[in-house]
Amino acid sequence: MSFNRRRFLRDTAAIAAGLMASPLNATDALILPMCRGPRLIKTGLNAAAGPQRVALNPNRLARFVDALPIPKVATSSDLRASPDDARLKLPYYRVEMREVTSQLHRDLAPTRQWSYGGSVPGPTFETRSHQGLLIEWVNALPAKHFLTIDFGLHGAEAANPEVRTVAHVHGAKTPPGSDGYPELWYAPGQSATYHYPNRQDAATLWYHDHAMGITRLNIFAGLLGLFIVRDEAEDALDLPRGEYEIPLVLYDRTLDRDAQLFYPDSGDPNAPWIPEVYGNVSLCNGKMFPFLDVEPRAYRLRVVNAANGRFYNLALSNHQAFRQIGCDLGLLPQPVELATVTLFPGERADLVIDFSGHAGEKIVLKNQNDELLQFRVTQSTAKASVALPASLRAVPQMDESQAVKTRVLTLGERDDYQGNSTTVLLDGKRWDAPISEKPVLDSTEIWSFVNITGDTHPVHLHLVRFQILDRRPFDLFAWNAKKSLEYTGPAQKPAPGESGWKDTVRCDPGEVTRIIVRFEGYAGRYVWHCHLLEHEDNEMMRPYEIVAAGSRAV
Ligand SMILES: [Cu+2]
Repeated sequence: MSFNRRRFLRDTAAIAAGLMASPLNATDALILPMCRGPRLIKTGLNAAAGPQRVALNPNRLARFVDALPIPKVATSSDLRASPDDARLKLPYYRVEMREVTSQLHRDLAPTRQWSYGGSVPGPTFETRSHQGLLIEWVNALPAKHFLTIDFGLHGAEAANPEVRTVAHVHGAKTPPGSDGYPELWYAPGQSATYHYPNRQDAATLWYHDHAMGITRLNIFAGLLGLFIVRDEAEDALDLPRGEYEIPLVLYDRTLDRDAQLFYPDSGDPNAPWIPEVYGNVSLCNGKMFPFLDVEPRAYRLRVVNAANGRFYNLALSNHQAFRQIGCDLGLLPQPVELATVTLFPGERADLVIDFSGHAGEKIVLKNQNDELLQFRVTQSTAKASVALPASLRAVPQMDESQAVKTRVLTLGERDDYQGNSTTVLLDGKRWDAPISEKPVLDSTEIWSFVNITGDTHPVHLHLVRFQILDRRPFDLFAWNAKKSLEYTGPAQKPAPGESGWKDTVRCDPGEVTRIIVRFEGYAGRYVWHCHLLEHEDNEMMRPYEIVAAGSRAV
């Protein structure tokens, strides 16, 4: 898999008060990635007002001293009437968003975070296909945000309450009123009860905040958790389950020397937004460098990339291959053996790792050179590894001839005179431009994303599942000169690990990425957006509306 140079530089380069340092350099200096141009990224709650905070150097921390936390399972407190049918009673859950402090590492002071239900990640919803549930998302957060808001961003104007939240279950097929539309935020002291009918296949979903203009801050603060849908088709397969099925939520953060969350800003108090944010350490289920005791047998890992901007390129220290069995929205047609697994923000991978034959060994899950999680394989003589089924679940390939419409949509950005990104746009439009994508309910369309930026964008559509058709390089000069798509190479099929149902697709620069989507489930208003959260918050999000059958698509 190739990544463009700029992306690579952004992920690996660092700037520290004029001092260039590798993210793994043993220094306490501020270590943050560079965006284009000479702009110095400052950090802090208010960089302009106070002394510059210094980042904690995670390389000074002892590794593998904390056990990997497994988020607790959410419990229902009541049964309440279904919005679809009052005679039907659904499990009701109440989840409070509230401030907590918790240790991210044994040797660190507790870190202030914002949680769902008291932990980061929040409680895991264990749900079953076609069994609906109700969740009351209660905003019990403080009135003031502890991260720097950019009041110049759309939806984050100073006239609005500072703290606003609205929960979205990523990957859920949810009625529009329960999807967490970004403008339907509410302030502390308020709540919203959402209905999740779960009329979808087994998959690893995740929930997170989606409030207009501050999503990146709310998720960075900790508002995220898992939502797992199970079904009979998956149960019928002999996959590792129970204690052998491990959820793994990955994200990166930077802390200051007081172990408090450290979100960088531009240094301009009037425009603190920066185009992308990378932390200098990754967390696994909310801990730095944890370990997990495993038996010498097969385990299933449900991996979620919940980072603001970082992509993960996962591998095992002993060069053992993963067997990927699922992607965003469920099982793949068959297991795929992979030495590395790449996940962009928002994407998920279901991986099987077979520790049999490795009793007594320590195997580290890595992201490129960075250590994430140590597996300690016990000596126990548990039963032999699970033989994975040769076929997992049929994924009928959608045919282009089914599509009634093809939309060509650019992924673009506006830069300042120094080449710094100031705004990122879908199809050249801002959030509040009139809705221009109105597919008809139960129709199929092809969406063709033309990436005219120098950056990779993971594009996510709410409500629907889709398949990736292909990616193809094109001539950017021809596009800029006459808006004509002139391809410069052959179309590439999606990688085997992407060959299932997806809801987020990696769109590389200089390429046209095509997806095929059936707009099914509900008519109404949803969003599609880049899942780099800094982009999403600065105009790289658009509403779309599914119109009733019989209407004309726009
Ligand atoms: Cu983007």
